[in-house]
Amino acid sequence: MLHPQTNETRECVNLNGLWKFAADKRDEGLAHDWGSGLPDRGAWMPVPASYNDLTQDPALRGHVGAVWYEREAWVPRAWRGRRVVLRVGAASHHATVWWDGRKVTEHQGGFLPFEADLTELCGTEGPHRLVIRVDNRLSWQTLPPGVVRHDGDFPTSGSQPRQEYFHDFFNYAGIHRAVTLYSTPGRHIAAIRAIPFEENGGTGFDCAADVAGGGGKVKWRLLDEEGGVVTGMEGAAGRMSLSSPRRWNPGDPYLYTLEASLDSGDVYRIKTGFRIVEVDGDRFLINGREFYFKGFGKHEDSDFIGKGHSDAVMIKDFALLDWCGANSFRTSHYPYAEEILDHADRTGIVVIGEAPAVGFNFTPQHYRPLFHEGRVDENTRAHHLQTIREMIARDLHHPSIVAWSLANEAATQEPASRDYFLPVVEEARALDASRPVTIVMSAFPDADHVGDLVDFICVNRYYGWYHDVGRLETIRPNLEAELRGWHARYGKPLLLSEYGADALAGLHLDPAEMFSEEFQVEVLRETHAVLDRLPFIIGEHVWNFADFATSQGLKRAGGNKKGVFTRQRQPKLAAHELKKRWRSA
Ligand code: GCB
Repeated sequence: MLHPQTNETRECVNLNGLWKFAADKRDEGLAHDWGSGLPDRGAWMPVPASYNDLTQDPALRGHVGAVWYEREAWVPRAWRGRRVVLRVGAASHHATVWWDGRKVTEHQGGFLPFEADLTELCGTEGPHRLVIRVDNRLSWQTLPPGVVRHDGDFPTSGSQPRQEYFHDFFNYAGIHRAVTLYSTPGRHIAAIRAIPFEENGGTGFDCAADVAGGGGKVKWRLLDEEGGVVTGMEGAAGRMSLSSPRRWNPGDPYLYTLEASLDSGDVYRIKTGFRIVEVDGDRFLINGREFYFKGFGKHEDSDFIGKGHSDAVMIKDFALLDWCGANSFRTSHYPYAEEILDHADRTGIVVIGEAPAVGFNFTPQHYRPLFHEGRVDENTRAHHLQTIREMIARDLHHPSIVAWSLANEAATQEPASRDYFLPVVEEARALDASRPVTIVMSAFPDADHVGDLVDFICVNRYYGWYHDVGRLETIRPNLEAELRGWHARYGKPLLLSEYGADALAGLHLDPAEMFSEEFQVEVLRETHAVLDRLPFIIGEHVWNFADFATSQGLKRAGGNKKGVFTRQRQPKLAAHELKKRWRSA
């Protein structure tokens, strides 16, 4: 799905801002036809943002169910006779959209965009009434999964529904990314794929466009950063040669503009880069050069707006990545806003793109095993596959993305995980043969059932924290033995995709003890001593970039504090430690 763009044939109207808002506390909105208009309760909510932290109402913060947004929209007179589309960047997790009281689309999945074609419904310029219902309930058929429960520990504690989920970040909800109305010509470019190739000395891009609304000849031009045309071709799909391409490299990005135009008038441009990614023996290569991942697992998470996208937060985060010398991050645990990927492309930061398959482990005892009929089963997988299709279609052209992570910490110690993941891995490979795939492991190497399916192994491990609690001296022997175990079993390169410790900013304890800034630094040091010794390690991603919100729990004091930056993006000692290590390398 193409990102909305304004150019000589397309135009956008930005629908961000304040919308009328109602929490559907009695789940009555559908029955009372709120799709035709919300009851007038005078509440307002900004878009994009999570709604949870924006009021003083505890019931809204913990609301389980639907909320409704409404605003007016005008269709410019100049758009008459053109195709008109509504696009929502992301709404968590299930969205239903009404335009002038008519239901126009619905979408499952909180981290990817969806559209509604409104062309037939724009007879007048307006005002049109746009209503979006967003339901945050998670089930075994959603990613991430969850269970809505009505019971509590005691018979009297169960009156309100409670969303149980198995992942470690707060279930923020709302319209999290931009809402845009845009126009295109009737005959238009619906999708573009561009994958760099390098074969028998030839280089260029494999390009393909989907044309909708009737046939039409597609013309392609590739422009360099100065706007000069460097190559081109004709046809809906084909191989566009480009000799001696200027390469997109980590830390040294170069972006071409790929322009597709239809003889009927539509034009669409993407920024893309030429770079080749390979896993070769124990090495991860970008443009034939060994790449070592230095960086973080992150979250889309900040004060007030929760998971809402903010360009300001994004710019600050990239400034901090640069400050400490990080070269990469994983979009743990879901596809991030396209603006973030565009900025990674621009700044030369390397990204592992992750599907929202998280919370596939650590389910309560009464739910075990996880890969089981009625829990994570073929229905979940159908949605997982659909999500991977949407994610790869959206993100294929980003040179910053060098690999796909198809799940985080799945229970791959269960034999049934293999049958579950085989088609998921095959689907990702079929859609994009140009990038390695991985699954992020939490099982131990002897017990795992999927490592042979992927190109490189990612492991999350917390020795000294969750294992051998507080015992820094156990990190070196245990981590080294385990990492060697993975390598012995699969012979594949390995990224330590999570390690770290919670640190309460300002808590200093010497000798270092848990939750102090000193202890967090010691965990990093002990871990790095192991990583520096093992030749098959391709990188280190600390958990986490910044402190982030989680659901309440005995292990979480105001959220997860494993950030090396606070949630307000101030460095803890650990950030200085990483800066020393990564900037000197
Ligand atoms: C993990 C998960 C991550 C958690 C982290 C933790 O292994 O992948 O989502 O936040 O551990 O801090 O427990």
